[in-house]
Amino acid sequence: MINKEDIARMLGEIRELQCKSAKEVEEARVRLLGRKGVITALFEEFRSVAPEVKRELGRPLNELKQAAQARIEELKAGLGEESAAGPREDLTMPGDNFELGSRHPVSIVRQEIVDIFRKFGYDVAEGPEVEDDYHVFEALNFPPNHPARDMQDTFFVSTGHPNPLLLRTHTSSVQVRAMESMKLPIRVICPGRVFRNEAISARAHCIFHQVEGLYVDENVTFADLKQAILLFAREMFGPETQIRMRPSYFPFTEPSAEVDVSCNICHGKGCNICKGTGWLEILGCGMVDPNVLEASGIDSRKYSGFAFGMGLERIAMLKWRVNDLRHYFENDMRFLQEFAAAPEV
Ligand code: 2NM
Repeated sequence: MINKEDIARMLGEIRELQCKSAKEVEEARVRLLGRKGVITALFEEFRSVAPEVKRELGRPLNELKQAAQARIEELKAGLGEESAAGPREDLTMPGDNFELGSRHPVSIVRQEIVDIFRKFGYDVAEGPEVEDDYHVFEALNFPPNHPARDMQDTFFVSTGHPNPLLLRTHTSSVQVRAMESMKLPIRVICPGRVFRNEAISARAHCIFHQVEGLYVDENVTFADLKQAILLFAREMFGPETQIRMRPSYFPFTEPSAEVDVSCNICHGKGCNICKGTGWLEILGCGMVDPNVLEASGIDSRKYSGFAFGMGLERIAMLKWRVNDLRHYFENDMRFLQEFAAAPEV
C-alpha cells in the first residue's frame, strides 16, 4: 500500500543513484519511470486512493517523479558522449605517442643563412626555376661557346631559338632580375633549387640548392665583400671562425674568389672532414663584372657590387657529417628522423 515512508525512502535512494555506463542509466530510467516502472506504478495506485490520502501524498509523489527525472538527466550528462557499448575512457591513461615531423636538413640550413642575411638588411628574392638563356647565361657574361651552355651540362626545356627555355643552373638569374627591377642600392639574398645535367653520385646530383647574395651600391669594394663574408661565417659557424680567400674564376665576377672557413671540428689540427688541411670550402664570390651590371642597365662607372653563392647540401654535409648527397633526395625515414631533434628554425 502506497505510503509516505516508502516515498521518502525511494527519494533518498534516487538521490544516491549511481551508474557506470549509459546502459545502466537507461535501465534505471526504465525501472523507475518506464511504463512498468515503480514510480509509474505508484501513480496508478494513487488514482484510486481515498481523497485524504491523495491530499497527503500528491506533493511527495510528484517530487519523487521530478527527482527521478532530474537524477537520470544528471547521470546521462555525467557520462558524456559515452555509448551503451562499453565503459568510459580512463582519463588518467597516458596519451598515445604520435610521430612529430622534422625539418629537412637543407631547409634548416637555408633558413639559418637567410635569417643571417636578413639581419644584415638583405631582402629575400625568388624567381622561376624554368628560366630563359638570357637570364641564366647571356646577362651573366657567359660567352656563347661556354661549356655550361652545352646540352651536356644544362637541361633544356626548349631549343632552336635565340633565347631557349632551360632549368636554371644557378640562382644568379634571380639576381639579374633583381638588378633589372629593383631600385639601387640593392641587397638581395636568393635561395632556390638549381639543376645541372650530371650523373648522380655521392658527390654530385642533378638537383641541388643554392643561396646566392648580391649587394650593389656606390663604392662597394672587395674589402666590403670580405667583411660581409667574415661576419656571415662567424654568425653561421661560431665567433671564433676564420676565413681565407683563394683566387678563382666565374664568368660573372672579376676578381673572383673561393672562400674557406676554418674547420671547427679539429680547429686547424687537421681531420678527415677538412682532409687534414684545417680549412673547409663553403662558398664562391667576387666583384660583379661591369658587363653584368651594364647588361641589367646599371651604370658600372657609378656603381659596383659584390656577389656570392653557396651550395646548401654541401654546408649541411659539413654541419651534420652527411657523407652522401643522395641521402638528401631519397626521403628515407631513418635519415630524416635524425633531424627530428634539430632546433626549430
Ligand atoms: C657564385 C659565385 C660568385 C653570383 C654573381 C651574381 C650576379 F648575378 F650578381 F652576377 N649572382 N651570384 C655569384 C658570384 C655566385 O656562386 C658560387
